[in-house]
Amino acid sequence: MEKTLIILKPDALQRRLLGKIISRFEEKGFQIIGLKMIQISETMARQHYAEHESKDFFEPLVKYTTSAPVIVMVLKGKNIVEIARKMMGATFGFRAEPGTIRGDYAVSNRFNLIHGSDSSAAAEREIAAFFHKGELFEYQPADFSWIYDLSTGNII
Ligand code: 3AN
Repeated sequence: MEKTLIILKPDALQRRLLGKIISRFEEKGFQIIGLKMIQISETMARQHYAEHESKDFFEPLVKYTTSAPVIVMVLKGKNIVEIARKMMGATFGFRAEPGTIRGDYAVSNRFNLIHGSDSSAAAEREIAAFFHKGELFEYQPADFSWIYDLSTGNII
C-alpha cells in the first residue's frame, strides 16, 4: 500500500468543488487516512514548490497557493501515486483529458484545482511537511475485501 499527499487548492474551495473531488477518490476505492483544512503560509508554499523557484510563474504560484484555505489529505491505496496523477489529468486544465479532475473542471494553467505527489519519495516528504503523526489514522476499511481481491493471499 502506498500513500500520497493531495492538496485541494484555493480555486477548488472557492468554486465549491471540494466534495466532488473528494468523492472521486472515495468512489475509486482509496482510503482517506488524514484530512484537514489549513491556510498554507508563504514559507510552506515556497518550500512545497521549491523546484519551481527559478521559473517566472513561481511568485504568482505562491500567491495563488496562499490566497485562501486549502484541504490537505493523505490517501492510501495500491499504486496510488500513479493512479491519483492519472485521475488529476495533465497540469494545464485546457490540456487535461475530459474525465480527469482537471479535464472536467479546469481550463487554466495556474488555477488547476489540485496537487498530488509525483513519486512515492515526494509523497513521504510532503506528508511529513503537512501532517503530524497523530493526524494520520490506521483503520481497516470495511469494504477492503471488495475493493481488492484478497483470495490468493495477495492484494490484487
Ligand atoms: P503538477 O501540479 O501537475 O505536478 P507542476 O509541479 O509542474 O505540475 O506545477 C506546479 C503548479 O505550478 C501547477 N499545479 C500550476 O498551478 C503551476 N504551474 C505550472 N506550470 C505553470 C505555468 N507554465 N504557468 C503558470 N502556472 C504554472
